Order: sequence, then C-alpha cells, then structure tokens
Amino acid sequence: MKLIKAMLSLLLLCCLLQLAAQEQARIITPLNNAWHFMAGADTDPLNGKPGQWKQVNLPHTWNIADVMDDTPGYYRGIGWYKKSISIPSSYRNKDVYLFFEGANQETEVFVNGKKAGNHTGGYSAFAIAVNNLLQFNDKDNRNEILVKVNNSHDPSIPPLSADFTFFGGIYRELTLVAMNRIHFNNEDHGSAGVFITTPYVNTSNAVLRIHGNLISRENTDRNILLSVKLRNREGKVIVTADTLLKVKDGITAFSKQLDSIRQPHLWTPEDPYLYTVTTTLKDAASGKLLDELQEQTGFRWFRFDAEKGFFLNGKPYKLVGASRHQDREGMGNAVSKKLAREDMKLLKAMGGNFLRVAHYPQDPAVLKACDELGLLASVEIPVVNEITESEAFYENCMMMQTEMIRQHYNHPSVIIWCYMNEILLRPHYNGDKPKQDIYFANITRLAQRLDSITRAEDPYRYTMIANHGDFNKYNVTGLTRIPMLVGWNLYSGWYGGTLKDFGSFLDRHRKELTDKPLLVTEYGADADPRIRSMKPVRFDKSVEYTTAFHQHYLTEMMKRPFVAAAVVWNLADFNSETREETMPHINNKGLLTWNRKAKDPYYYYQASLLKTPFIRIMSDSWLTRSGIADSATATCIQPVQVASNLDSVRLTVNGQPFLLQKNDSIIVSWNVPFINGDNHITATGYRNGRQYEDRLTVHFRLQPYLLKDKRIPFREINILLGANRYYIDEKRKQAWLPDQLYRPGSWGSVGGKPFRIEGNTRLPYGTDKNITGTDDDPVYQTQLTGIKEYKLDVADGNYELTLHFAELQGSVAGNLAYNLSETTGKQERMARVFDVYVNGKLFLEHFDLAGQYGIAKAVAKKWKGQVRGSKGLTISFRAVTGEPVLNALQLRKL
Ligand code: GCB
Repeated sequence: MKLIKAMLSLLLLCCLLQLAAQEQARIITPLNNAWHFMAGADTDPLNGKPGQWKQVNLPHTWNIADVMDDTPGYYRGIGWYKKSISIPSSYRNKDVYLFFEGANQETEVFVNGKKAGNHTGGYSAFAIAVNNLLQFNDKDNRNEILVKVNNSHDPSIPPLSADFTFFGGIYRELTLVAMNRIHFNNEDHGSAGVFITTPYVNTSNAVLRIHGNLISRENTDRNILLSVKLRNREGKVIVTADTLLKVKDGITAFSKQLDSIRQPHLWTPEDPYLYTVTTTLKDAASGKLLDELQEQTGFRWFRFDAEKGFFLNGKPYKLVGASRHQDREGMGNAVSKKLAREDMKLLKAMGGNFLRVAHYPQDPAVLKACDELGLLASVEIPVVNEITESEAFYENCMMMQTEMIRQHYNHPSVIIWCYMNEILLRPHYNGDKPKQDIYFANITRLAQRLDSITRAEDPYRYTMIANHGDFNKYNVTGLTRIPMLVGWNLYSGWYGGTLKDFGSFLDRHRKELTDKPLLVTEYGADADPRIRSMKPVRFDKSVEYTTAFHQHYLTEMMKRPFVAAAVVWNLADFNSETREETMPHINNKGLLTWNRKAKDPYYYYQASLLKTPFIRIMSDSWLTRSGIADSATATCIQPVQVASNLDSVRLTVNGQPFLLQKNDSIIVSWNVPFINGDNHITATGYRNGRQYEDRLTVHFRLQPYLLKDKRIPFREINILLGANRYYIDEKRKQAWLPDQLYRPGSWGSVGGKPFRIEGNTRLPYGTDKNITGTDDDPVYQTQLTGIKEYKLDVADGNYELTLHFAELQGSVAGNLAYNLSETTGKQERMARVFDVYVNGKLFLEHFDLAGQYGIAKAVAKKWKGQVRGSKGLTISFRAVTGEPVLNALQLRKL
C-alpha cells in the first residue's frame, strides 16, 4: 500500500513538473560549449572542402594571437563553427530560435545543411528562427548547427577603418530559445519585442509606457491577456495593468501606459534604484501562460543645457567617466559577461558616473551593469572615420542604429544615442574639390537620416555625433547642427598643439555654437606603465606626462559649467593591431592596462571624484627603481606622488617623516631620498581629525656615479641611449636609466646625437616603429647616431657587456601604420657599416645592421671579458660607411 502511495505521489510530481514545463513561457538553453571550429579561405564544409576542426567554447575569437605578432595584419576571412544538438520532441509545437548576442561581422546560419538565416554587422544581437529545419528527437544529437562567420573588409559594412581591431568570431554568448506559438516579437531587430520608457517623471509622479509587438503562429484568432506589473526593489507590486488583445496570425502591436505611479523612488548614480517590469501574455480563455519578460527600469529625468551642462532629476551633474572598448589581454573581444561587468565596477570605483560605449554596442551585460551600478551611458554604432558612398552602406548604418536602439531601449542608464565618430578624419578626395564636396554632402545626408530615425525611434533621449578637433570642418559640413549634442574628441597637447589650446577650443564652441550642449567625448594620452620620466614631454609615453595631461584637462572642464561631460579615452588599454609605438598593437591611453591594472591617472581620478576618503601612493607599478646615487649620503633623490582627496598629507620614507603638505591640487609630491634595497613608504592623510593611510615598498638600486665608489659597489647598469626616459622591465627586474655624457670616473657617451626623424614634430626623440624580435621596444626605439665611444670607468674585474642595436632609419616592408602614428611615407634605408672595439680589441667587424638584420629588428651582442690595469671599459665605434649607432647598453659585474 505504502509503495503504491509513494508511486502515486511520484507520478503526481512528474505530472506537476511536466505541467510546470509546459507552463514555462520560454526555455532558454545556453549553447556555448563544445563547438568545433576551423578557419581558412579554402574551407567550406557545406561543399565538401574540409579543414582541421578543433574544439572551442564560446565566446570565441580566432584573432587572439595574430593581432599581437610582429607580422602586420591579422586574419580577416571566414571561420566555421559546428555543433550537433538534440531538440526535445516537446519543442515540436514551439517557435525555436538561435539567439546570437554578437558575431563579427557577417554571419550565416545553417541547420541540417540548409540555410536558416544571416546577419550583417558585428556588434548587435540577432535571432535566427530555426523551427522548420529541426529534427525533433530527445536522445540523439541529430541536428547539426553550422555557422559561417566572416570578418573580411566589406565596403558596405561599418566600421571601414578604425583605431581598434575587428576580431572575428562568435565572440558573445549564444542560446537556443524555445517559445510558445504566441510570444513577444523577438524577431524585431534582435530586441526583446517589449519597449519600456518613462516619458514623464517628477518627484511626486511618474508614467511608465510600454509598447511592442507580439507574434502569433496560431492559425486561429485568439484572445490574449497582456498584463504589466511594476514591482519595487522589495518585490512589492506597485501598479498593474491588464489588456485584452485580439490576436490574429502574424504580428499584433500593443501599447500600454501606467500613469499612477506615486512618489517614484528616483534613479541616480548615487542611488541606482531599479524597479522590475513583468510583462506577460496569457491565453484569455484557459489562463495558460504564453510568454513572460522581466525588465528592469528606473525613474529619472534629464536634460542637457548649452550654457549650464547636464541635469539629472533637476540637479546639475558633471558627467565624468570614460569610454570602453570590449577586448582584454589574451582574450580579444571574446570576453565574459562577468568581465564586462568588472569594467563597469572599475569605472564606478574610479568615481565615474558616465560611460561612453565606444565605438559600437557591446555585451548587454555592460548596460545592465550601468543600470545597477548607477552609470549614465551613451551608446553608438561603429560609423567611424569615413563612409562608403553607397546605398548599401547607408542601409547598414540605418539597420545598425535601429538594432542598437531597440536592443538597448529599456536601460534607464542610457541617455544618448550616437551615430558617428570622427567621420571627417580620413580626408577623401583631397585635391578633387567637386568630388570632396559630394562626399561631405553624402556624409551630412547620412547623418540627417540617422538623426531622424533616432528621434523617431526614441523621442526621449538625445542624439549625438562625436567629432575630432577640427572645428571648422564639422561646422562647414553642417555636422554640428544635426544632432542635439555635439561631442568633441580633443587631443591638444598630445597629437598636436599644446595643453593650453584645449581651454580655448571649449570657449570657442561656447561662443560660436551657443545653442549646442558640448561633451568632451574623448581626451587622453598614452601611458606605457613601463616608461617613467623625471622630465616628461609630449609623446614620450611616460606615465608622468599623461598624469599631468589629465590634471590639466579635468581642471579646465571642471571650471566650465557648459562642458556637460568629460569622457576619458579610454577606460583601459585596447588592441589596435595597426598601431606600433612603445607597445605595438596596443593603444596605451587606458587609465587601466589591457588586463585592468590601474595606472597613475586612474588614481588621480579616484582622488578627484570620490567623495569617500581616498589616499594612494602613485607609481605602484614602478616598484623596481634605479637612479644615480649621491655618494655622500648613499641615497638618490626621486619624486614620490600621492593622490588624495584629504585635507593634508604626510609622507614617511624608511621611518623618516617628510613635510606635512596641504593638499589643494589632488596630487601632492615630495622629493625623497631612496636607499639601496627596499624602501618603505607610508602616506598618511588627514581629514576632520581622522587619519587614513597607504603603504608601498619600492625596491631601489643605487647606481654609483663614480663606478669605483666603495660605498656603493657597482653591480649592473642598464642604459637607454638618446632617451630622457626610464624603462622598467618588471619581468627581469631591470631598471633602465637615461644616458649621460661621459665624465671621468663615471660613465657615459662620447659623441653622437639622439636619433630623431626629420620633420617629425611629434616625437621628442627616437622612433615609434614596432621593433621586431623583442617586447622591450623602448629599449631599442632611441639611439645615439654617430656615437664615437662609450666609456664606463669600472674597477678591474670580470664583466658581461650587452650592446643593443636596431636600425631606426628606413621603412619596414608591408608595415601598415595607423594614420595617427609616426610613419608618413617611405624612408630610405641607411647604409651603415661599422666596427666596434672593446678596450681596443675588435668585437664586431663590419657590422652591417640593416644589411644583416633588416630595419627595426632588435639585435643584442654580448661580450664577456676582464677589465685590468684600472683602465675601465671603453667601447669604440669606427665607421666604415655611414654613422655608427648604439641604442642601449647593459653592463653586469660577474
Ligand atoms: C580618436 C578615436 C579613437 C582613437 C583615439 C586615439 O579620436 O575616436 O578611436 O583610439 O582617437 O587614441 O587616437
């Protein structure tokens, strides 16, 4: 009896579970694991052209390695993904979709050998209906899904060119979605099919409007109950609304307004309070649940003012934040949702309240995090640098803009839709004025179309174009008049001009475009965390220059209320395959490194923006330091900076307290005597009688000025020639110093002058070519040309000397320099052959740097030997043809 009872209850449970499954509105199955992948122009599994499959998981990109290697370019072509799945027979009466969150950039989907659908564009989601091609079977993995992805250049698909890498692959998540035959229209541009907005909000009242479409694939007319429930954070239902819809086969539109929302809890960056909107479809007769969606919403209102900046919920807000690219070191663009969210947390922890999602829509996790963490956002489509004058291109732009708006419509964080970035950067038809005029007119016409479609799609948000700093060009073409907001990407004091020009540019906008709100949509400078400088100059890539750059820019923007937003370029370093410079393939303007370690400017923003007490010793990536010792005190004086928002700060180094300083500039600096070995630094900040602390240990290697100084024994020295910067190789724990002129008893160069590229006004010294065969490019990127001797007056003993060379003059075949980098036009290869002697003995004979090794190739030559008779070490250079060169030198006592 007991057994029968038990069996009956088990049966009941099974039935209930099955009922629940049937009641379930949607069944979403992740399809990310265990795909087979292959790439190559000649592969085509559809037509029996096999290749080597390998197993991969999504998100996946095929460009992780080749964007970092020394060969210019990366694979832009076709990749195939294959997976077999079983489809339960219970799906037979359902609508089944493959939902891609993003694949770059053209995708074709085949199910069981037949084409199911395709999508153009690499940065938005799309749903492919697969019903008709499936075989329903509970056990066997009978259904083969084959996806062809292509990231080749296509003149009809934006972006055409850009300072970022177009990684190919299914680089976002993929799910299988099974829905009832009546459901919200997820076929509408990859959207949810339900659009939520808050057209009217104030402190006492708010209105919530919902509209959308549903799809029916039932042949008969049905009465459907659409209900909307608004819940507060605690889950309490605030308002509900039910509507009866007569639904025919096909698409039915609906719209509903909930207008009695009293005293809405407002959404702000400080208090990102979210409500939940549940929208359900039920069969009116049976009550059966057909579909259900849950979206978050927030109540806020906002406006931009040309004179006074930005207002949220009636209060002025300075928008300060950063742009984000989606890639990461070792992952390319195939980054998890968790890491996407991590970025938003880092922006929030910086004190930011604004994100520019640049230059394309990103993983939905990004805006979800913005909603939840309290970051306002601007989103844009990848229409960057230039256009193709073709209807196909324009149509793709329009389609991308519609997808972007519909897919991200429901996020309370979004306040701006942007549709072009620096569109006049690439000068087409220079020298052919009539053609150029037509080109510009076509751009303006496209802008107008995109702007109109945006305002029609979403009348509650602002439209924007982000321009580069050519004020006249954008005015003459009319591009500053079309959008509601004008964004400027400004780099004076970096690519050109001086820091001072920045403020004047802002004031010019205010004067001449009196009715246009202004956002500084980009500003930034490269900081290679391995490069430091005591005398920072523009384009030396030192962290110090960039910190000073940000201090200047932020101060200027804070002074001007009409500047609505200050948006740093960029939150983190990112891959730009065509870039060369000190870290080839990387754009170093991040406040964080490519794998998200903070650089000094990030701390500057924290200290400037955070309201909570903040104190941080900067240069915490500069833990291996070196410098010339003062032999009387056996110390070396170098600066230490502290970023803090506290009232006053004191520094203690190795137990010795330094002057307490009033902090009125966010960054406080001391010159500190470092001793050999570990130096323990403590920064203490004070506010309202309380104190806060940060600590750092720096390993310092004193370099004796007189190499025979007994108090500071010589061990090793690493010298960069022709440079004013310091370079830190944390892997090898090596600190490289700038060169000096030789003085007896010490070390230094004799003769020669720092290498400079003729006519290049940007680089203070050296080159920014990619030096192949090394990751330590800065070691090779500067040089003394015409060097006669290098002398090091070391004591007798055994030594190892390494001379580092790279030919900096001449073009590397096939190099594609990004337009903003140094190389313009071809340079002639230098004929340069020379002999090198060490203490009078021939070490390198007829050394033909370019002839033997090529241009911009790292070459290291090692010498080991004895120094005797108190003569020290002299390296002499004798020209055979051209001028001898030396890029860097290392000497180690054995
Ligand atoms: C810009 C572009 C951005 C680049 C940046 C730079 O103005 O909009 O895509 O990465 O400059 O670093 O040069």
